[in-house]
Amino acid sequence: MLSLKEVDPETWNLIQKEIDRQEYQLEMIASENLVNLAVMEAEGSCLMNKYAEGYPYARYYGGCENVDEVERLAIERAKLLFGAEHANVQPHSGTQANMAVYFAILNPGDTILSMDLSHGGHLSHGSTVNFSGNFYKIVHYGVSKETETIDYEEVKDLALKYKPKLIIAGASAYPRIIDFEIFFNIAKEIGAYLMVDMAHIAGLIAAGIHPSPVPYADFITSTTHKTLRGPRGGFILCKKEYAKIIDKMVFPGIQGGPHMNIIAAKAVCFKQALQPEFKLYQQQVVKNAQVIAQVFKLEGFRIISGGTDTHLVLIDVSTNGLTGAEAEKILEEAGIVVNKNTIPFDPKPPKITSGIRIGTPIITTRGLKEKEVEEIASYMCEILKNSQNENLRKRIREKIKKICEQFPFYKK
Ligand code: DSN
Repeated sequence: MLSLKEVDPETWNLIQKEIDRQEYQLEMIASENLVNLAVMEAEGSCLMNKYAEGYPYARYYGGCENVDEVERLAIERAKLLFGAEHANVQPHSGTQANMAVYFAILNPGDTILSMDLSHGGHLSHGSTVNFSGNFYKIVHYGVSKETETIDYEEVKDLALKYKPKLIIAGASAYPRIIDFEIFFNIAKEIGAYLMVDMAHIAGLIAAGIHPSPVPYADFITSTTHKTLRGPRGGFILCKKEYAKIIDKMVFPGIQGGPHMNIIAAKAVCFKQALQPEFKLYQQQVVKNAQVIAQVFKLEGFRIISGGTDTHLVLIDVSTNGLTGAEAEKILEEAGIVVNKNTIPFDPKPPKITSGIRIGTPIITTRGLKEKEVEEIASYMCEILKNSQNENLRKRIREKIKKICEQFPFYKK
């Protein structure tokens, strides 16, 4: 058994560089997190060698006695964590989880009502550049121009007008609590299915900080790697009555062999999310995001929806004469990594944008609290307000590096 360094020094080197990048920069991308050694051990384990098409105790391969138990653990823990009747932990990603639900209940050409991507929705909720936008008739709701929060009246009006077979609640860049009960009542009124894509806020929901969709949604899809802080992957929760159609659609419908190493890492992630510390972590994630919103507001920036209840803040940088792409670039030069993001009613295209999305899952995993976050947010504002000042970025880069050294992750 030779090590990676011995077998493939080029790849090993790139990984060392990425460890340094993650260690000495502040990654503030809302959809990312840092997994701990336990999750990495499970993900990098010998379980990756095992084919296990099928489900626990009903496989198409021999030798599944250990992976059966691993998948059973992951399923039981997912159900316990979210209080769900059924869980499928095999989807390779959030988009595949969504695809499984669509294929299980819709026919091509059926209507889906979902949130507009440019208002915070997700690519797989019906964007024209995604399979979902090609297979189905898509009607989008968005946020209200005044409050920049979901316009539930519009959701209802569109639902009554277009009678979608499926309504989707859930978003990628929405900083506020989503009222799943309102969605449920609208879906019920027109006899539509309700699917909640909780990928971004799964950790907050698991910790009881964001209301749970479980009492309301027919189907819940998610990833495990965002606020939930697990491996890259997806899962589906649903009512018992849908268990069979969902399982059948995930395998053999749209996937082959499940990735048993990832399923083991999901089991570890769910176990960690069941611990009391996880709630404290998620509370701090939200507090840190609220500090960022507050500092930017005091510095005169326009915060989409005026603030945040979650792990992310969406900021309009156009009032400072910047595009989202420019803001992303200059912040990165100072060691702070965010992503450009469209804001509701954005006149600029997705590769340019008027906004940036800032997330706190990673910095909170590293142990940063209000005091440090306030300092970092002030640096960010300073950089954005002085976008021509390269020296300032260099000076702040050094300060960011020091903060990273004070809150190590890999180099503890
Ligand atoms: N692309 C992810 C995000 O950044 O929100 C969602 O899949």
